[in-house]
Amino acid sequence: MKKLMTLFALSLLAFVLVACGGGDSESEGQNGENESASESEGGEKVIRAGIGLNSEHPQYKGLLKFKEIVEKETDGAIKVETYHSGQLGDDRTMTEALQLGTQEVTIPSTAPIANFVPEFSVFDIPFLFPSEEVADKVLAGDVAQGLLKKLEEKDLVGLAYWENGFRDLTNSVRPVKTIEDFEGLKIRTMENDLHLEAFKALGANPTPMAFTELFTALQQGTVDGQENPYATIYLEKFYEVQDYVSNTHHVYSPFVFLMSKQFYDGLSKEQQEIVRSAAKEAGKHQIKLNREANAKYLKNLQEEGMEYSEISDEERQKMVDAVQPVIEEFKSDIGAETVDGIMKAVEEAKAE
Ligand code: TK8
Repeated sequence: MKKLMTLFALSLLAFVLVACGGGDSESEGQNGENESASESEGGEKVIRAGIGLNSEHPQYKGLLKFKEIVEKETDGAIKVETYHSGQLGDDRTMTEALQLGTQEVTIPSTAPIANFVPEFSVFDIPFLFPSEEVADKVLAGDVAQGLLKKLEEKDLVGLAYWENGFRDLTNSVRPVKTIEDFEGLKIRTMENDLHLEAFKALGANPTPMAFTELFTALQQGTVDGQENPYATIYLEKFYEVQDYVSNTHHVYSPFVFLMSKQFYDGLSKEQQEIVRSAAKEAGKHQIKLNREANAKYLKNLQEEGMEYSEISDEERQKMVDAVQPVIEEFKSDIGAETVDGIMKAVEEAKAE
């Protein structure tokens, strides 16, 4: 009996030790090693970089380019672990993780960033940018670059603007060709009040929702539709749960390459320069791939059975007119100086 009790106690001890070892809260490196928070056993610094889009998307290809540059330029002194498809959470959760120092990089759209720095809502002004060329010039300008600086007050470092792109509407109720067609559509929007009010002004019934919940919400009919660039609509397979697509092009969404300020401040001056230039270089690569993707995937969406509706200039003007009161309403929330500054930069870029 005594032997049996000893055997039982030893087995129980072994079980407890294994259970504790398996519940290690440290992140798993891509090669399966356990990495401690932003510092590995070998003393390398570790960047845990997470995005919401899947590994097919140009945003992830851009992240892999960032990884390649940083690991090469630092001779492996900084390692980059890449995560996609919301593996580390939704945009807001990952941004908060950067503030806490439990994650080092994420690349959300500017819309959710507005919950941390309200001025970023300026990029959610509908129909602000008439083209990618104007967007490039404005985002490289003083006002947009100055907004990146503001992120530091929120324990975030904005290293570069990347591109999500012009957003287009999909839904499963009806073709949307006119402003009247928006009437009553339950549209998921990003978690941004300006987006929400703009879709109400168009006659829709909008619901803010994290991107990680969107496909299921479309599949279950919780919402009728959503709006994203064609690359996202195609690569996230929204054509499986959406019947109609329209070229509303109602907002141009930048991404911002965000780094935890806690982590950034812990880097040497040389390493800070490396991650900053890598984010910019990888951004150029991502934007090139993104434009190629957005240019070609509308055709793929039609081949997958989606019905495409072209929005005429006349109908688009009606939409521009309908959202003007919302822009006026939000001008003070965003900051008149920022709105006027970006609007001026748009006019100057158009005139070049
Ligand atoms: C992905 C999102 C997405 C955005 C949205 O994490 O939420 O619809 O356009 O790209 O950031």
